[in-house]
Amino acid sequence: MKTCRICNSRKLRTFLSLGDMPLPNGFLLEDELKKTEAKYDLSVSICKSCSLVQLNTVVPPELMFTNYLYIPSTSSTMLSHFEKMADDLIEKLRLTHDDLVLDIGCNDGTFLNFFHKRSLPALGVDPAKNLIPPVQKKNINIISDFFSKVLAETLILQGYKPKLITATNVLAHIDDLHDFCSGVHTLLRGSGVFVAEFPYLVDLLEKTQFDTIYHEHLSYFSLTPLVRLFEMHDMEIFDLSRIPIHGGSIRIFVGKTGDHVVMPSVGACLREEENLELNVDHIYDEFTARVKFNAHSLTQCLKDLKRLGNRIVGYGAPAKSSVLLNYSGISNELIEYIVDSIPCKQGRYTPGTRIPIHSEEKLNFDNPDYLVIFAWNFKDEILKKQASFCKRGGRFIVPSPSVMMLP
Ligand code: JHZ
Repeated sequence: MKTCRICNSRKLRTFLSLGDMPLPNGFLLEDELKKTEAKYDLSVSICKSCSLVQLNTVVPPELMFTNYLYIPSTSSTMLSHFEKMADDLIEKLRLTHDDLVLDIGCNDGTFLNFFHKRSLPALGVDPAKNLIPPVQKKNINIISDFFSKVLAETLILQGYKPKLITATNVLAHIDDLHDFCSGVHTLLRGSGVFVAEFPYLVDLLEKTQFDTIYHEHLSYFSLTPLVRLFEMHDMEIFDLSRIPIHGGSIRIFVGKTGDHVVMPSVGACLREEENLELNVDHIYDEFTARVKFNAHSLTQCLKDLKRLGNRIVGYGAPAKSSVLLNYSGISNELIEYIVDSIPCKQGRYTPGTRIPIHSEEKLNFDNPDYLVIFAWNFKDEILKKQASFCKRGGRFIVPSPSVMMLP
């Protein structure tokens, strides 16, 4: 990327380079272990003109999203988050049984299913071929494709006119944001609303969540550049809320310009970002220093524990863990194996570091000394689920926002 994907400026300043890394969800099958994995640059810049933070290198999306191993539906936190979100949106936007809900990046249809179960028409769009059957099994229609302006026009010709378009954890994955926004504008019916949720840059910086920086996430959004983006497409952000999911996210409500009353939450958030001086260099340089310190602390902590004869296992193999493990140089020598609740990750190995992944049930008959919670955004759910591990004397290591041991 030589220019900013929102404002096209060339004034980009790289502030963090995590090196060349394998794709974060590129979990390997046993027979792929002999293969050399492709690695791609993982470094980030800030646009000095509009403050968008973006990756310097864009990996072709087909390599990451046509066979997608991540599904959120094995987490009870995610299930209740999506159910509440669906109920909140139905109430806030006064959706009726005639109002079509379109979910872009619908994954296995978990979120849409909450609308479907409440008798609202639902349609999903997702490029992952492996996720078609689970969506269809829920009796929800799915278009197996990347969302684009061209797809929006095709959907209109097919008679689709959604009242609500949603995209949870999708916007950060989009390279051509202008084409995407233009597609949303084309497709929105009347006073229809686009609702997007994504990890918030302010949380990322304040909590040093550097492991959420990976090839799938092309942009790291604050509100300021997004306001500009939607303005360029005759749309405006008219409301927002900060939410705790995924370590701190933001939910924005977008409509065609002038169609909705703009709530004070928008101005308040913009003012807060201005006060935080999100375009000033030292914020990013200090973040980079903390990243180096945290990665080093984790490796040192695991090495020390290992030297004392402890057995260490990982909990959760999120995409984040791939970044943390590769950047910190943590491999099978320190972490024996990782347990993960997503069936299609089990039996595979972590990209680059090749740590085997098993089901969580393995912990019913194995008793390591330490569990490193790589899925730190689900810490509370995991601590609750593994209360018996603590009772047996086990301890947890939480790597974010800084290395911490529990209890
Ligand atoms: P989780 C995903 O990132 C992918 P990841 C995506 N790119 C995105 O934008 C972000 O979310 C926001 C496991 N687990 O959600 C399941 C257990 O094993 O943090 C998952 O593999 N037991 C779309 O991949 C992983 O942890 C449990 O009890 O970084 C969590 O992955 C729980 C709760 C989870 O996302």
